[in-house]
Amino acid sequence: MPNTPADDLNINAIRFLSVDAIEKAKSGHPGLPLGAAAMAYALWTRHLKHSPSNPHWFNRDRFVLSAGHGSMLLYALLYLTGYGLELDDLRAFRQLGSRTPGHPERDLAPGVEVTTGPLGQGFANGVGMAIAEANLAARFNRPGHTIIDHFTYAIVSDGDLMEGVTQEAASVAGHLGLGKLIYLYDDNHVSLANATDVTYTEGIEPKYEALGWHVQFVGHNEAYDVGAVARAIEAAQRVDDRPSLIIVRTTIGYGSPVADSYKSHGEALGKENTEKTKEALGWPLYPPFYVPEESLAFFRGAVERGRVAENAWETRFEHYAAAFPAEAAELRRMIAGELPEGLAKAIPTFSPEDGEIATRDAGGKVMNAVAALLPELIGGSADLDPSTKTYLKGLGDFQRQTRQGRNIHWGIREHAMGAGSNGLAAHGGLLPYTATFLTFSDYMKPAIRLAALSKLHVVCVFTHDSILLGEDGPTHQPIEHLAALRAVPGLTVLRPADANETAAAWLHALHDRGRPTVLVLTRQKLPVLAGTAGAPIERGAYVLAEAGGALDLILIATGSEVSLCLQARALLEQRGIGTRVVSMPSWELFEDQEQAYRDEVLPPAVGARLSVEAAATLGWSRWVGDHGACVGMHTFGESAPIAAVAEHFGFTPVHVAERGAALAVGVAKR
Ligand SMILES: Cc1ncc(C[n+]2csc(CCOP(=O)(O)OP(=O)(O)O)c2C)c(N)n1
Ligand SMILES: [Mg+2]
Repeated sequence: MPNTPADDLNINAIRFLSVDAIEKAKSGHPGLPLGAAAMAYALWTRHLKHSPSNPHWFNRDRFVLSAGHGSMLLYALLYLTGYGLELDDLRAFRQLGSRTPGHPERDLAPGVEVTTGPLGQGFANGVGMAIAEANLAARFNRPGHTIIDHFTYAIVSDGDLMEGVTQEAASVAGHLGLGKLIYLYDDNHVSLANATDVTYTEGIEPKYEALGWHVQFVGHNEAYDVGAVARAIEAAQRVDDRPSLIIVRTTIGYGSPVADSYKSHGEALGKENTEKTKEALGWPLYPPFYVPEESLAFFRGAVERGRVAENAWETRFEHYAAAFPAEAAELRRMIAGELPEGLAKAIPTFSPEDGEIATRDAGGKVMNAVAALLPELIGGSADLDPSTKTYLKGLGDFQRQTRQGRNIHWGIREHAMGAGSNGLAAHGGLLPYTATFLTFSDYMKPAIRLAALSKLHVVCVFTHDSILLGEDGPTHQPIEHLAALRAVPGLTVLRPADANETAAAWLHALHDRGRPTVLVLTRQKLPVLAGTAGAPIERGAYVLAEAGGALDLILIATGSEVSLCLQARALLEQRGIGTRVVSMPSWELFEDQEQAYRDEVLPPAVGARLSVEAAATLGWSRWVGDHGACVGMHTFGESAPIAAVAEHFGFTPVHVAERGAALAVGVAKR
């Protein structure tokens, strides 16, 4: 059945709110909203289960606009369906301080589930959301009590499908058979600079089928037929053992003089073409931001329907809570993101007598000590858990047949692990962790950046954290990675010095809900240091060993170089150089301290400060000051046994002591 006139009117309301907002901003991407409004309309009005008056309703369907450049499509839908985004917000599109920035940002406008714009990330976020749904459903639903039950939808574009992160995420989703994942592909054969015949000619249907997806094709003639798209979504919903891709053969810039051309992708149509488009689609030229009353009334029906659905769910939840009070209380707590009591007590304390232990091993012990108390903790590595020590023992694997498992096997897919874990965190109810080698943080960096930008609670474990991993050599030896991660705003990087600092770092990461935390751990064994148990790790830096007499020199170190500095200190003290060792597991946490505390740890009067970190020295000048110096890395590493690597690059007590002594003498002479 063709569209009703009302359908066409409503679709045009979405289109022209988008066009007018982009026109007013003189900036934006009209091509996608014009081309994809009809399929979005089919999804949002025929299928999407949501409650605009409560965008956080837990059992809502999740919707991701992966092609974030089409943000006005989403903003128009959020306004029309009554999320509390107002016309004035649309008028302020892309302006300073507005709720409608160029690309959708999580939690800025109500109803924006994830921050999208870097193509491919949203695709992979949705996979994480679908994992979250499947996991929570398996663990908390009971016969006759279906509490967790929703779809994850996305609109994805050519650019999304071309990106590398998408290949990984699509492969994971297919392997896991995520049946409640349904993606609408805006197959318009055009991207930013060209038609896609110059870039993208693979067979998408066979490719996704081979990846284990259920694929449907809605051709040119039906792409704007709401019923046809809605039927395809229905068919996708019925396929519960595979994710679904619905390829909709749309026209970018539909109805405009620049339709079917990259010229409609990324700039405002301009006055003349806006008018021509309105004429072509039968829309009044004035006023801008016009929405017919009957359209608005129709869309706003979502508010009441959403309330009804939400109330029905609340009632179901009450019945569930009556039958399964413990499960219900646990789930409520997890949804609220509140940590259970007693975590700190569960975390082990280590003592020097325990012998040497790598911080990766300490991390694994801590995770396993808290995992039983912390049902929200879920995650995995990129095929490295024997090395990263991050497997949650006895808690099962998340697989097709075992959805309750809490170990996710991402395979060798770091990009999908990063972005998928962001999706898990954005879904809510779960606290995801990731794990791989620090050098491969580069493969996760786009997702880490987005986690920080969107304040997602994800814990990223990175082991094999320096050249001191030894034989694997320069490809595996991180150099610039710490500097790069520390440069990300809103990210906490913690490089603990021993097992006790590792335990405290984990505890901090679990409690710091409003941001991602990176834990940087060693492959090699380290001594457990006197003075780290109960040390103020959360302050970012502290005095671990005080100078014997007058304070001549401060050694500032992180991670494995802290114990090295303690050995260097002994040599320096023998030479009469009073040496303090500061352990500085986190720059960011130290920056957050009041000046008085920072001055206590690094007294301004003491200019002789030597940083010791087996990594690029970029940024250390901030802490060592004008008269200080750095022992660090200025080249790539070398493949050799650890002792040889340490010797070669100067990470030995003798070398550090020499550098420290020279610095103390030089500064004293000034
Ligand atoms: C990772 C990434 N690379 C590049 C861009 C810049 N960019 C934005 S949209 C786009 C291409 C869009 O093509 P398509 O996804 O087909 O969207 P359409 O033009 O059909 O709206 C590009 C290259 C981006 N946003 N993210
Ligand atoms: Mg395109």
